[in-house]
Amino acid sequence: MPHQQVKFYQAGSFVAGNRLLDPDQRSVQAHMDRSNTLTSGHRACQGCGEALGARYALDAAMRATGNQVIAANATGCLEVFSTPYPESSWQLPWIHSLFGNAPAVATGIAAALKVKGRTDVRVVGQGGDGGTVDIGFACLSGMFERNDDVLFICYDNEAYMNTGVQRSGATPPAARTATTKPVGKEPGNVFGQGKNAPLIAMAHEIPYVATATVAELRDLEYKVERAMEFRGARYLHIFVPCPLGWGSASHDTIRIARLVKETGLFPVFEAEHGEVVGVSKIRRQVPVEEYLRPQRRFAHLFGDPPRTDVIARIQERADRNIGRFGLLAETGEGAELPGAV
Ligand SMILES: Cc1ncc(C[n+]2csc(CCOP(=O)(O)OP(=O)(O)O)c2C)c(N)n1
Ligand code: SF4
Ligand SMILES: [Mg+2]
Repeated sequence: MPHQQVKFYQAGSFVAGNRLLDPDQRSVQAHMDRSNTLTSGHRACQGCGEALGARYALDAAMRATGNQVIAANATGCLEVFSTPYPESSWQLPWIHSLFGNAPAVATGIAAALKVKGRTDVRVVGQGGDGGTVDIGFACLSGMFERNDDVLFICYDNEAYMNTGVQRSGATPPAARTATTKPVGKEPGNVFGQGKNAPLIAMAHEIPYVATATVAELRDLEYKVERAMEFRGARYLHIFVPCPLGWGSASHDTIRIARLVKETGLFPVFEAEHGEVVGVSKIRRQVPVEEYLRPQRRFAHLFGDPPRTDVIARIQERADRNIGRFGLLAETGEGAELPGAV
């Protein structure tokens, strides 16, 4: 679906832009008939990026498919806060898998639908970064290499939040978690470990891979809708701040998600069949310090004396992404969102 670019967002929201767009180009959430797949009453913390991302992603998937979606959900915060048995906030067919097998359960559902000839019903698998990047990774890679007809969504809050903020393979260097204490010469999570799930997904050359953040919700909706245009395996990796685990203010969730992109630390892009086809440009690169400071998980970098050496290493990572993905806007005119018309 063509993606209307809105250039004049003042506070980072697209609310004003929505009003000025044709009705059929407004965001899914702007529609009265949105499906509210993750409805009110769930128990996520205030400012939870995962709850926001899941609501937008699933509502967009529902709109793209005429409300024909089945979701398989790994164990993790998203499952626990939404579905304390016998209650549930989900308003779609939804199944709770194990922590490590959501991609396999999603594959099974897709296979059953194929046998039944139900090409109209689409499957979404979803989980946190631990469920996706760590324990579920073998199932996910299998789902990719078989090109199973599933969109898998990873909500990346960069640690195992549900069980008390333990490090995952998506935890960034220097971050303090319950298992990476801010002590010693290399405080927090060490450099040189972890994995880049979107790039690994791309290496499988599956039809569609994209990244998004909860700061650019129209872009997130667009990527879900675009993913639904493909058959076969698709992967969407969404950056979702976690106020509890990161020690950030709940009202800063969107700001932090915007800063991670504007620093270059989290490249926002989309790829088809293993090739990058679009990147969300940065108008002005923000120093990583601005992103790190509002989060207590990085507080040990700003003590007395501050760890400027560690901050410089994080800056190097951001700069590398800027060069690698060509993230800086050349004209300075504005960010180019993937698929913009
Ligand atoms: C085999 C197995 N090991 C450990 C657990 C405990 N467990 C449940 S959720 C979770 C962490 C989830 O982390 P993540 O996938 O990142 O989701 P988040 O809670 O951060 O959204 C763990 C360790 C489990 N349910 N099953
Ligand atoms: S701990 Fe983090 S991911 Fe879990 S509900 Fe709270 S804010 Fe969301
Ligand atoms: Mg997590």
